[in-house]
Amino acid sequence: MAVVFERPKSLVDVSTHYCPGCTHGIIHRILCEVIDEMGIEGDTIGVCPVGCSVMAYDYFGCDMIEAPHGRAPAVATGVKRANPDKFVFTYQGDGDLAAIGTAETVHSATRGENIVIIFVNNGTYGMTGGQMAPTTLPGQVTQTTPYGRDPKIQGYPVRVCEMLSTLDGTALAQRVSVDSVPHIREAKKAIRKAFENQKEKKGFSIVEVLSTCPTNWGLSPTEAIERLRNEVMPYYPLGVYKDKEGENND
Ligand SMILES: Cc1ncc(C[n+]2csc(CCOP(=O)(O)OP(=O)(O)O)c2C)c(N)n1
Repeated sequence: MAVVFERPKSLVDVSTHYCPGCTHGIIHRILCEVIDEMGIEGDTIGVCPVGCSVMAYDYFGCDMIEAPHGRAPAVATGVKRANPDKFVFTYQGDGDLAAIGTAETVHSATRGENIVIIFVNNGTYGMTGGQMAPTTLPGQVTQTTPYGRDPKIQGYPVRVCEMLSTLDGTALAQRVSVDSVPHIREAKKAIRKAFENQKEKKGFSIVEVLSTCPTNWGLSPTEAIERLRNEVMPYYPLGVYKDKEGENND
């Protein structure tokens, strides 16, 4: 019988703790497919954040390190500089990467650190119960913006890829989504490109993945995908914001 579906070898065969409809599972899977296809599981070191993916070290078969909240790019910097032949990635949420960890994110990009950042943007602090994140949309109701985010009071959302694309150290800044099969394929290609960039020593590569949080958005998994497509993606356009082709930071 033909095998049409297999769990990637670098994705550990356990149940995850994620909520029904959460897109972390899809992102874990495509990341592991890339690791398998490049044959680099034994040479890859991931850095976990604080947030819903805090226990991703239980799911990825490669070596994993746990970073304090927001500090994953700083930890990854040290790991990569000490082990230049290893592939090093971080896996971070929007609270982790764009609030408490803004400095680490921006400055690892300015330094052109040769690391991969997988940035899972679900527009909320998922793990702690759905507070406003830097990427929460204007008008979005959260635990800490019960009348909807008001830019006059809480400021405007951060567009991370656009911001980082202005920095010379950034090799790749691409925003993708996991709302549909074609977009999931595109997301996987972007992750592959980020890892290839690291192999070619091109510097800092970030792939922002627009994702859902059905539990904290108060929606069913299907409604959450529709909101992602109809409200989130128009505010955060998909695309390649920076692609430093052909340059080598070595
Ligand atoms: C130093 C520190 N400050 C605050 C917290 C509480 N905390 C845990 S997870 C989290 C937010 C995570 O949100 P995000 O990065 O968006 O990830 P998600 O849970 O949505 O995947 C916060 C504020 C903490 N653990 N450590």
